[in-house]
Amino acid sequence: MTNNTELDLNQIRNDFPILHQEVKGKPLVYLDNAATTQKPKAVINAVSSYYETINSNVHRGAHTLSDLATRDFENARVSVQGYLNAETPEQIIWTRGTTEALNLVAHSYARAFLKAGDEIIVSGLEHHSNIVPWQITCEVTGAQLKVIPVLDNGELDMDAYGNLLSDKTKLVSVAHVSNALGTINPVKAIIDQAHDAGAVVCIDGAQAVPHWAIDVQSLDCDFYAFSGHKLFGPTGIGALYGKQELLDKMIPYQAGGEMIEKVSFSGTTYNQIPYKFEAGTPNIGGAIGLAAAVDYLMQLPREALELHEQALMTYANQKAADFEGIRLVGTAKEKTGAFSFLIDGAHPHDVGTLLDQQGIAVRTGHHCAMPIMDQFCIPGTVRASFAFYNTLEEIDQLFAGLEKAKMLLL
Ligand code: 7TS
Repeated sequence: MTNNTELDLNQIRNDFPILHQEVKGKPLVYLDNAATTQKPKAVINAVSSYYETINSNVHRGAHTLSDLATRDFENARVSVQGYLNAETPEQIIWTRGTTEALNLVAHSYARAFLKAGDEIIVSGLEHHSNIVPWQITCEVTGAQLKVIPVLDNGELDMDAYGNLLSDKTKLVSVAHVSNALGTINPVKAIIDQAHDAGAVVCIDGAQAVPHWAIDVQSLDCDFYAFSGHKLFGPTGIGALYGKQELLDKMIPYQAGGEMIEKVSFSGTTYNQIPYKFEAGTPNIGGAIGLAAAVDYLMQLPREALELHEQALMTYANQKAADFEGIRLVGTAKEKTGAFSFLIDGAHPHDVGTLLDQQGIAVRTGHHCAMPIMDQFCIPGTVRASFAFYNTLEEIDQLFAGLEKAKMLLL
């Protein structure tokens, strides 16, 4: 099967050195992009160039290198602002990733402003990072957690969502895209309905950002969280977008250097956003690497790549339709990235191990989304997850690998 788009995927794949290697004596087929994406040379070079030429601490302005590091670090914030179409760079807060961004909202907004009797809504298909911070918030504040049910095909039950909303709802936090099932959630409708009920909305964008540029202003979300490493950038860096009026009134997340305006034993005052939430020396090289990822993405033909990714999903579905003994987990109409399945009679881990022996990297298990696995009464799935640099040939290889695994296991 050849690639039928006009894209020069070979050229794009050449930007990613890691893809050109053998694993277990076979050409690597990397289909674990929902766990982490690979990094283009532009990102690797930006990080190493930062350490080779201007490594210094930021915002301490005493010397030239520190000024240069500060400039690139703050320019990186502007790049991310552009990718999310945020109103101002100050609304981009650096975090370690999605998990920390969601914990920041839970700590600095929800714990500070919610009280007993209030309600938080999440969905049944969330990653644990978008469940546990809210459970802790509920324990601390006495608020209650409500869960949007998930239909058998992996779509959210939007009628049930409408019924859950009330004047008690203070916060709704849902994934833009499910990491376990690939479902693209109707976040615009979720946000609008939550706002009608007077609630604030936080979107976990971890699995959406690699597939298209986000527009937080047209979504009108109150918070948007994502991880750099799933956006072709380094690990250990991510960001939280927030609406300014909310960020301004929120309490600091961690305390220490950088987040203060003035410290004295008679009273300490806090810095402005975003620094109020950025205690301690930040991940400067990571932020610069993430900006390089964003800049790299912006010069790619994103629309054509999005179509290509849709073609990968369609092709995987077609191959599955002809494959005996496969059960797809998550068959929502709108999907991207994750293609989850089970092979009848085989444990997902065994399938994963046999694929690995053929150089094919997938993830197996519950994907940190145990509630949705429980709902489907399964311990986990095999998950192939696609990025724009994957090819139709690699999907052929996945299914050839599955045939082999089936022969060995059954
Ligand atoms: N939210 C979603 C939807 C995710 O997919 C993940 C990571 C997170 C939050 C947490 O992101 P982190 O960067 O802070 O760890 N998901 C996965 C995955 O599906 N496989 O490995 C990590």
